[in-house]
Amino acid sequence: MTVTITREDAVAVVTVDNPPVNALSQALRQALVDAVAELDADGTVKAVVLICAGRTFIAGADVSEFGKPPLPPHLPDVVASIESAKKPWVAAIHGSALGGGLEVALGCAYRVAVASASLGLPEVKLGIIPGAGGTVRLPRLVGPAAAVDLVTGGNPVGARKVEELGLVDAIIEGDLRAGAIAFASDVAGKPLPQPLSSRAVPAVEAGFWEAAEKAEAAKARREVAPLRALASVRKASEADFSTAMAFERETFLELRGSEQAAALRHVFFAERAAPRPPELAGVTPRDIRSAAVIGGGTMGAGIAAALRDAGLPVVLIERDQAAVERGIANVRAIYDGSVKRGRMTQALADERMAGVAGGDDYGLIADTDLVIEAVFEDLAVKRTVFEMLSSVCRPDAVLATNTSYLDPDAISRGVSHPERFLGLHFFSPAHVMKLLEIVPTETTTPEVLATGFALARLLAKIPVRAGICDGFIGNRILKVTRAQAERLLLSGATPSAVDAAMRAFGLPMGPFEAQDLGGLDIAAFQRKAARERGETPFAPVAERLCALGRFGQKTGGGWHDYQPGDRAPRPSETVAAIIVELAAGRPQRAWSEAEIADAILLPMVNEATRILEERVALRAADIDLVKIHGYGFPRWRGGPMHYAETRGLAEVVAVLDGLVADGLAEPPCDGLRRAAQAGRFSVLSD
Ligand code: 3H9
Repeated sequence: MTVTITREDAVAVVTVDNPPVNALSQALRQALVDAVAELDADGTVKAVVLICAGRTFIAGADVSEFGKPPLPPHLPDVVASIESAKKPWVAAIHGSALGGGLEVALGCAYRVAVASASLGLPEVKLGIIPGAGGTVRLPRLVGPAAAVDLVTGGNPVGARKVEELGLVDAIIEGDLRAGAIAFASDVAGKPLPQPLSSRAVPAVEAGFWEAAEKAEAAKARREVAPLRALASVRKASEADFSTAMAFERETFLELRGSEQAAALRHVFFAERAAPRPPELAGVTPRDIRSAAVIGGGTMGAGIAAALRDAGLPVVLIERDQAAVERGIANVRAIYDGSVKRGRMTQALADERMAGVAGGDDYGLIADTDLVIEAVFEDLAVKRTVFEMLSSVCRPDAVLATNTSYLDPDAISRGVSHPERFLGLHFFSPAHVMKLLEIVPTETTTPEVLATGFALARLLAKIPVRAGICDGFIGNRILKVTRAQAERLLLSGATPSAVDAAMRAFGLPMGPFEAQDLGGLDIAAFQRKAARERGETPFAPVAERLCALGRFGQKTGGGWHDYQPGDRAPRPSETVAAIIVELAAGRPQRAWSEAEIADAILLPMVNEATRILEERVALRAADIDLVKIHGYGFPRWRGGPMHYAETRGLAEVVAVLDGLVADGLAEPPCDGLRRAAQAGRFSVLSD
């Protein structure tokens, strides 16, 4: 870490250089306090520019220090010392001024930024609230309403937008350093502006806080930080500065040590580690500048949109002209939807569509860098596609299958240059869902695997490497979720109770509502394929529902009943009668919400541990990312593996043993018992 001070006439330039993101480590905090003292004492200095080297302005406190006791100087004191400096400090912002970085900028007398910069207080995303005056100074500068949005939402906002709020004093066109020095020379002779700490918070309308609290409580569900952040902004507008600062700090320190914050930090680091797996360090991916998708159904169209959104030109191949037109229409429908929801301008949607070419002639993709197959889940159909691709594509073109439950090794048999083949498992809708399971075959080379990871980065997706097995990581665990949910029904729980318990745990939907939404037919189809392979999938109730044509919302009923035009699930007498019939002779018991959640989640953890043992997943954190980004597992729980570790693996085993004794779960696997002894999953992947 370095902080250097240079002088341009009467302006001192303080440059922070603390790669990668100029996080506020203890050494940097100390250096900033020292810089204030030095420059205050220097009579030749009339103004100060605070600027950062590298990719960004200060991106916040150093999150890796959060597990440890805070060391002085504490950030609130650093900000206070900048705010009380005798010369005006001008924060010169590029990249991101986030969290503690924005708080430092709020301590400065002025803020200038390049137009591409973004500013924000993302602390709630880490399960905490700002801890150095963010909730107290921001409402004094931009008013309580804008402060509430910034603090409770946690999303960074572009410089132009925050300039309108008054958070940025000027946008610098051209060179930031030169522009900021010019700005600083300009203000050097003027009286110092009133520090934010001594300004008043603008008044709000009657009922403002109550309405904000209600809205936030509805949104946050069981996440703690957003409501606590709101309370802190409210305190700032109702109490004096120092009382509000003490309130903010106390809340910050309390939340910093909370389970939710630990879980969100775990996800933060897991997400950042995911694109760069250590086993691919030093491997150079192939260049991907053009892409093609084979198959224009829902999945293919979504993948095409994801590729277009990343700036790649896309060719969509279908088997005949009519299918090409349907495929293109599917992509257009995605962009029309974005325009309708105000997420995209018509001009941008047109530009995205202009980059999609369609055709039924494979010759169109003779020179394409990457081809993703997304046709019907049938081995013979897929093999025919890859036969065509083998003959027309460049030998170094990367060929990928988006299969979700066929064996990529089997699909790849016969592909020419099989080292360039891999599975890329997108989740529907593919242009929205962040997860990408990357599945190497026996023949995939590290270079091609690395290309899968590079593609994920380009598409802004979270990549997770998955080995080949039925369902890869995510769907294999999902099968256990569903089997457990059915076991519960046969032992006394109702579909509504199971759904309610899982929502109470933090999932957006229960397992039965989710199946009703997606359709029961897909899983039925997969079970049929499994039976053909000689397996015996457990889904007695689902089989009966499918036999009755109860495929979910689209048929007016599945696990629940639905009224036309209404997505609200209602208990179904038909389903209840089937359950009674199938449960005959089995022991029945009462289930609490917590017991239901355990009976579903802990067997999922057991299966996930097997997945780790078999090296289908390389790290427990990867499994957490799969469930969070592909299946709605609550982020603030940290994912199933983090949840299990927090709960205590010995307890997890004990609860599972109890379920096994009642015939309600598979026994804990050896890996889980070993991990329980060590208290962590990493013993299985070390
Ligand atoms: C806070 O400030 C609390 C205060 O209110 C209270 C204080 C009292 N700390 O994302 P990238 C690492 S809370 C430590 O790939 P990009 C990251 O792990 C904080 N490390 O880069 C990675 O390491 P590695 C509020 C951090 O260019 C490397 O930097 N701030 C931190 O795509 C590159 O990261 C935030 O929540 C950190 N704060 O995006 C900001 N941030 O190379 C979080 C990053 O070893 N950060 N690292 O794998 C971001 O949003 C992005 O990193 C940013 C750059 C947009 C800045």
